[in-house]
Amino acid sequence: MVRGQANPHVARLRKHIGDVQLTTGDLLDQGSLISAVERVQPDEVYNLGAISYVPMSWQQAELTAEVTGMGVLRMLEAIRVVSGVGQSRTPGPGQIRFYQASSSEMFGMVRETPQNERTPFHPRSPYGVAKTYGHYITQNYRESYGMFAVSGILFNHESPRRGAEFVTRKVSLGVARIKLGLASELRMGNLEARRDWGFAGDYARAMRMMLAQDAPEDYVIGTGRTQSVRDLVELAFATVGLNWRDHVVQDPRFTRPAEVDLLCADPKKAREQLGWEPEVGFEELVAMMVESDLRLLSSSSRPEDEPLSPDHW
Ligand code: G4F
Repeated sequence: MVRGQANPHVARLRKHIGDVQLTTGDLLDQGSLISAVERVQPDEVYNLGAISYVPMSWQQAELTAEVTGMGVLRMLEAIRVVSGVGQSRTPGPGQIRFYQASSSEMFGMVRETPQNERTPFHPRSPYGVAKTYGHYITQNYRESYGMFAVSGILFNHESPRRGAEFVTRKVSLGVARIKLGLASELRMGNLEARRDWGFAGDYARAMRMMLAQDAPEDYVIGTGRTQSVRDLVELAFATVGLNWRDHVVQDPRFTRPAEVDLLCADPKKAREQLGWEPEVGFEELVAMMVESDLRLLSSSSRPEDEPLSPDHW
């Protein structure tokens, strides 16, 4: 689903999606979602739509609440209304299955490590708060109406297609620029924060597995390993034979009003019930991203979707 008139992302998307058809709709517009569900008559709906860059959620807190939080309610309502489900009518066997992209940011200031499906939430940003609403409203529609609605609590998942504002891609692009002589330094925020980073392809596989189960349940998806931003930076520079200490500059512009210090998944339930295992490890992921950005920045014909310069983030 795409929104807006002449959305500039569509041309870029086309390169990746083959003959997948796009339809219009907007998470801010209930009617447009009802129309989209009516038009497409989907078997499954995956709601990955969000304002997903955490620092932006402090700058646009209300919009984040509307898109990332209320957008989930609107999508559930669209499915409920089109399916004719209500207090007096429960869904039939061929009902639309709904996946909500929930986030490890909901754990925020973590109460225990590693985090599992029963770990209490303590979100630390307007983004985390909005995602927590999305998680609970998904559970509530499952419990209220018997809908097949699932919340996947995904830890950070990355790939060469990651936006340049997120830390892994910022680092892989920065390393590639420095290696190619296009830049000399990389300005970073908090190097001590720890994340459980995995490969997005593995996580997309998990989403599909969740909707293929007999019963709707929520799952934590992550690798169970945690690394610091410092580890990430050190590894990425080492991949191209450089020492990060010669290039990385800490810049307070990139620190956050409230930080999530440590995330580490306990993916036991996903492993046991879904049979899900991540196939790409952290070292392979970082090498994949750095090599991809070296190729991207070395090619003479730069794509029109060249990532933003690091000054932006
Ligand atoms: O890559 P990040 O911006 O991702 P963050 O905030 O963990 O959120 C991502 O993962 C969530 C799942 O856990 C998603 F829900 C969310 O939508 C998004 O995809 O930052 C990772 C860490 C943070 O602790 C940040 O403070 O890296 C630290 N960091 C240090 N220097 C930096 C920088 N992050 C960015 N973006 N830029 C820096 O210069």
